[in-house]
Amino acid sequence: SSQSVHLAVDLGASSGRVIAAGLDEGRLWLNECHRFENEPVWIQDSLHWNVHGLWRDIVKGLRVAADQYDKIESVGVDTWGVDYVLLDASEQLAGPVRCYRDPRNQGSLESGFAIVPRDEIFAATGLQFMEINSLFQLHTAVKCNDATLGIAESFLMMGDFFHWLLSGKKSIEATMASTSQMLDPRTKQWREDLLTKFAIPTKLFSPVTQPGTNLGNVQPSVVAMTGLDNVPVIVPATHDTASAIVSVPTDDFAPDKPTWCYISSGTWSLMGVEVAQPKINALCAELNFTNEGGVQGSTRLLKNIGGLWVFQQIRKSLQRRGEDVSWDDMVTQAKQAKPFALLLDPDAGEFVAPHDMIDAIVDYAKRTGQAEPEGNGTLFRAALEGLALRYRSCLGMLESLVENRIETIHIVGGGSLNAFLCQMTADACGRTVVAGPVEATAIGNIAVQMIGTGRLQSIAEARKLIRDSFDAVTYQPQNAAGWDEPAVRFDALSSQA
Ligand code: ADP
Ligand code: LRH
Repeated sequence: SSQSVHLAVDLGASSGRVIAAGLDEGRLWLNECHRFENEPVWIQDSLHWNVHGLWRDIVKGLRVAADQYDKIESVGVDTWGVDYVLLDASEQLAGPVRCYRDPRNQGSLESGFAIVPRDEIFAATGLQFMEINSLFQLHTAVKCNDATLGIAESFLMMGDFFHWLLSGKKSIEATMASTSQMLDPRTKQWREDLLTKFAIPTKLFSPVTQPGTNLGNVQPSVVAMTGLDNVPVIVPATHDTASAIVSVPTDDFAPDKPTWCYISSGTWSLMGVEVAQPKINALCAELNFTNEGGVQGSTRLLKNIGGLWVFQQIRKSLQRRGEDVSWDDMVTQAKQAKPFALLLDPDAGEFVAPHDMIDAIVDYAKRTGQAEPEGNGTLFRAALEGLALRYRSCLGMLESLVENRIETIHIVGGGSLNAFLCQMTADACGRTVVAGPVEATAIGNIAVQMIGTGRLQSIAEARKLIRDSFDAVTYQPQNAAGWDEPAVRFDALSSQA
């Protein structure tokens, strides 16, 4: 077709897609060229990403797009956060690409704090503490004498890695780098002092680049494989969550007194607000909220919540047992199950990387003195109710951090399609929920490419375009009081501030 499009490569922790987007009479339209699974692979006792398979699927998607559209304005990649690749002196992968769920990261916070105290790391980086953060993954590599580090010459985060494969240019994009816990959120520079204390080689890191940067055209090897020619690689907000937040369909910019929050709902739920400046204070440290970098200088003050991961992995467990259920089936059975039969903390340690999620839930029920779940519906319902309960406590923390009442919760991403979860979120939180767009991440990726190529001028203009282009669904709270008693029990059970 003669339409002109931008291409978003969007890699979530559970699936990837290549999406073409164009403008038609003031509206943005999307066309999914290719969608594929993304699943980490167990290699003995460790968990790796199949980056070769991902690259093959990206190439396939780009080929489909090149066949379909005459004019491709630009391409950009966003991915999940915190993970990285190391390249050696011959520009080859220095070792396997580890998944943040790799069990070797267990215990890395404690051993890390023995080297640099928690308060000092927080003051330097403003990030919430999670074993998965790149800083702690690299600390683990040092601790294990991982030979990869000895031969590594450069560090790239996942989006940067695919941009390098596309363009031949190495860059480290700012929003992604802000998830590493190695960057100063005020200066946006690497904290070399911190790296040195952890014996992480500082020579691996090059200066960060801003979203919107043009890396030049796709390189000849990509032209040969895909047929894309003369197509610039424009770096979006490569962190998927940063891209997703660009797509929140609001016209309200009040970064000092936010009245809305977002939940970017996929494998993880990232719940937070957009603010003008990082909040690096004692309350933020106590509540373990993070200050990640957003586009155009904003800060994403948010908390990681263990998301739909448990729900996804229950489905995988059932598939392994020969039972195939769709998301719709799961939601319907959840709705029919008895409320609050099992209270499940999405952030409990046993859910991080179990070989079988249903077994892990049964163990969890035993450990927490609850009845063993009866029937699949109870499992499905518990995974969703646990999220709504976690959102409720997180909302209270957010309001205390921003010292304002949050009126509206925007849910974007795959979870916005789960009407039952959206309604429970409205009920548990006692707030209006606005759900959509579902492909927020890819849309935000495209919007920043459009800003980079001058088709859009600002995030405000992008959000207006997104409001005009995609319908959102509103849920009003119905039964807030019914959540009070389970919320008390849940807070007593749950592990995280
Ligand atoms: P990620 O980017 O982390 O891979 P996504 O944003 O793609 O995640 O969201 C995936 C999740 O969206 C799935 O785990 C599933 O729970 C939910 N989802 C996707 N489609 C539907 C649907 N039709 N109904 C209900 N939930 C859905
Ligand atoms: C969501 C996400 C999140 C990170 C996690 C590793 O996809 O990028 O923001 O913390 O993955």
